[in-house]
Amino acid sequence: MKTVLTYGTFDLFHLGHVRLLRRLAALGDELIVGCSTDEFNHLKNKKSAMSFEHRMEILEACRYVTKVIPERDWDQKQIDIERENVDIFGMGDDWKGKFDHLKEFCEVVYLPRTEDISTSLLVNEIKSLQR
Ligand code: C2G
Repeated sequence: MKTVLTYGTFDLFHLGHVRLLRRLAALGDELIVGCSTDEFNHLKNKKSAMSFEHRMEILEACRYVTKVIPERDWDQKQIDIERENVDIFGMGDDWKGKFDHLKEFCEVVYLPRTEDISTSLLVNEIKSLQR
């Protein structure tokens, strides 16, 4: 049983998120997603349109996701990797190199981001629809 782990805010769940989760899920038998809590988003200086509970529920409904856990701080990854017996930790490549220290505990992969889509782009597009 090969377990894959990733983290993120996943606000306004979109194609970039789906394509990342699909590719990560294909690397193993189960995919665990750490969903950033609203408090951790604040630490990341990131606002999200959707609450933690809302973002969690959407992730849990995604066919590629086995389990969703809360992401509360920067330092929980090693603990999560050990508790969940994670084999592969993966993120989009905007994070390339940032989590290489976790190579001590599991394989670390960075996958190409999906171009031309992001939560902030979506927000701007929605705003322009309202003009
Ligand atoms: N992503 C992607 N393509 C996009 C947009 C996002 O592949 N067009 C990926 C990101 O690289 C990330 C994941 O989707 O791996 C979630 O993106 P965010 O919700 O923006 O997460 P982020 O704020 O980067 O938080 O501890 C890690 C952090 O919690 C990551």
